[in-house]
Amino acid sequence: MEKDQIDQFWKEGYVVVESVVPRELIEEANIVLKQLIEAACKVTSSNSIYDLSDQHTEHVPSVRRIKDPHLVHPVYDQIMRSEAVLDCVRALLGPDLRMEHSKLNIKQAKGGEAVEWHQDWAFYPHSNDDILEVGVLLEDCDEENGPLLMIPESHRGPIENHHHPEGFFCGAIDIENATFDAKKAVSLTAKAGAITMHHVRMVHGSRSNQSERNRPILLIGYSAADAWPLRGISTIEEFEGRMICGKTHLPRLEKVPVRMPYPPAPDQGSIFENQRFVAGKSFQ
Ligand SMILES: O=C(O)CCC(=O)C(=O)O
Repeated sequence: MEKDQIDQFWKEGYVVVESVVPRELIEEANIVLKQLIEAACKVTSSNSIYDLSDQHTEHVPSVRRIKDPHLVHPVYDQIMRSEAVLDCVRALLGPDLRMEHSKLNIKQAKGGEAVEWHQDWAFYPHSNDDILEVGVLLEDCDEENGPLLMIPESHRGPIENHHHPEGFFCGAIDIENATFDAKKAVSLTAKAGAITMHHVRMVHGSRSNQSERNRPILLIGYSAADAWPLRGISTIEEFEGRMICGKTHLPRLEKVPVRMPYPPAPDQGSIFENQRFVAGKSFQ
């Protein structure tokens, strides 16, 4: 990564880096994704691999997300651990990295759903905020197929309210009560093989996809190894098993704004399920 890209990330909260993941890996990732979507016709409701949309039928599979793709097929694990991607992440977070999660959002052609404005930090606050999300573009992404939208510099602003007026977490910001200006949104468009990177406190979202093309993005959360989740860990073995490179650390505590994502949404699940309950939708 160039110095001006590093500077842009810390100033604006996001950056796009072109031509990071080699074409052969992207092609393989797309072949596997096609097979996974075809196989979804045997599945009738969301499970540990598939997040299905309400329109899903056995004849017309409608998959919103592949959950934990790095566990579903080695090609996604390979991308997650590739030196090309890790070099970019290390340039921003340092040498010691843990994987926070992976997911593959498809935003399918002709109706892939919008994602309401939110900050990832609201879902998983940590002891410090040296955490970012990489989006690997598996297909070209332009204004037509629902690119990620970022509110520049919002990572240095407040943590917005992601709770419903009735008090439960809904993982989305009611635009009527937001402190940012949605008109300032910037679209992250680029060719397949590029990566987007955004800070864990960035306000972001995306429109629905009305185009003829899917918009698959492999999203991988990486954290500095000294950022420990405030929601706790399941076991120390699982936690340390998510180390990607470098060495583990004790938690580093920073003065960061936190509101815990509790009580959970009535339909607690993926972001799509959580966000059903937002009081004011931004993207219709
Ligand atoms: O897929 C998208 O457009 C946005 C995804 C996102 O922000 C998320 O899953 O947290």
